[in-house]
Amino acid sequence: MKSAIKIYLLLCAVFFSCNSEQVVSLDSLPLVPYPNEIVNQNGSISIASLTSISFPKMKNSFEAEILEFWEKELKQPIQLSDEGVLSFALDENLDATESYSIQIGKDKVLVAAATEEGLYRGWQSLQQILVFSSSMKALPMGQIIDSPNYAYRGAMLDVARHFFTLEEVKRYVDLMALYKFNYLHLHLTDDQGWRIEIKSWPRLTEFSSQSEVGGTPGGYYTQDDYVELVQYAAQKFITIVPEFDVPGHTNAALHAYAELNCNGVAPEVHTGIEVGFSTLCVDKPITYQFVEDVIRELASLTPGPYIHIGGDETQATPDAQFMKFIDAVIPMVGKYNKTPMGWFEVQKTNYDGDLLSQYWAKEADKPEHVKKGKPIVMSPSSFAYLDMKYDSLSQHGLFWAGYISVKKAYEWSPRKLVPSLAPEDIIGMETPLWSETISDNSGIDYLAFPRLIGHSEIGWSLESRREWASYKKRLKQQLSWLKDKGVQAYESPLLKD
Ligand code: TNX
Repeated sequence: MKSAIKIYLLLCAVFFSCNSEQVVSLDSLPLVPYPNEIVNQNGSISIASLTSISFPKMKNSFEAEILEFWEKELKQPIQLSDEGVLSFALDENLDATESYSIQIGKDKVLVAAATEEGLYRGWQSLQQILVFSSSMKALPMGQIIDSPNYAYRGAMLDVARHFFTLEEVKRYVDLMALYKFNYLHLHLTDDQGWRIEIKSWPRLTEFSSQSEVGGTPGGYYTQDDYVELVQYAAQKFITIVPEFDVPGHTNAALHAYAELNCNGVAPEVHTGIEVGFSTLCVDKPITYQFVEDVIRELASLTPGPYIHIGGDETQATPDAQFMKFIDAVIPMVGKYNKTPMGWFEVQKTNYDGDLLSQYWAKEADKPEHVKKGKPIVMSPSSFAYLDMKYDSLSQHGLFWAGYISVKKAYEWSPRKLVPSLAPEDIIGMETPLWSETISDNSGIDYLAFPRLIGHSEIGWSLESRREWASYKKRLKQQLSWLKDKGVQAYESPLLKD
């Protein structure tokens, strides 16, 4: 008898599906970003029983992504069907944003949302549930009801200081999508290089795309490359925000076109990392022709709502000149049916139309010119900048905004961090990765992971759900999943115990 029990227990340990007790509850899975509401139920459904799947008719189908997950990660077959054991369903009665619900029942799993985007966010949660339940071979029964805390949840990649190939950027998009980000801001131009083909100004890429920080070879995206990326990201419900930074950060443009300089002389290529020394010539009409042409071409390639015109660190442009410039340039974006976005210095403008500004100062700064009633995306440099070192031992990164440990990056609130800003103006957050000190995937991985994961939870999850001790436990498991995917994250001593 005793040995029969032993054999039973052994079999249970091996197969883990003899009864539901071995299956941990839904709310104890290490989900990131953590959902708003999880209701546990007793019981489980075996992963092996998920053999059929149904989808609604969708404009932007992500069926292929799910089928690939079944094939490559679960390594089991699944059939498309009209009434799948797993079904994705559009339900107009649900909240019409990115909200979704998941119901895991005894013999069915249902993901529902009002929009395709909501279904996709729900799929990301379900994917994590499958990954973190796979050793139990069964999913715990229960329900998730979830929606984002902020409408704008972005990451920025600086492809100007060092160039990143289309494949490298797509990989970043893949990783962002796992964590429900919805905007990728590309910093496409800076002193060191111009990275996007502009057909009406061909010398930009002919003369100024091959340089980068440190003198290594750069590169650029053709307009076809850019469109390919926009479409790739759209499949994952990520909108590209293109930035061309003016009037400062323009040495690459000034190098390519001498006529954009006040003295008519093109400067040398810049491969250092100093900032604030370059400016377009504000008093020349050709400057506005140039800026409008770039806006027009970028707008025609960009289905998303925003064109980012930079506007930061304009020490080389005297204040009155800066005002003249941005007052002229910001309305040009609206002319091409896009909303202007800029670093928060652009709020100095007299323009009163739609304008989204991005706050990058340290939390202690009190920007006088930031007007109430205008939307803001929070990227406070001392919490959100992925290019700051973790600590004094970091292999990559800068230090001017201070060290940002994995814990510090996680523990801040976009709405509360800067008391002088009105919480209702804050529509989201963005986590910028400047690339002065990195040039490839391993550099991206080191600086972005794990901090980008914590930022995803800041953007998505309710503040009342965020807590370092719980996050830390979940993060460790997320990192082992990412390691299997080849992500070489920074190994923080804070995650050792
Ligand atoms: C500040 S803050 C910048 C970038 C640099 C970055 C390096 C802001 C909008 N601009 O030009 O790359 O610091 O950390």
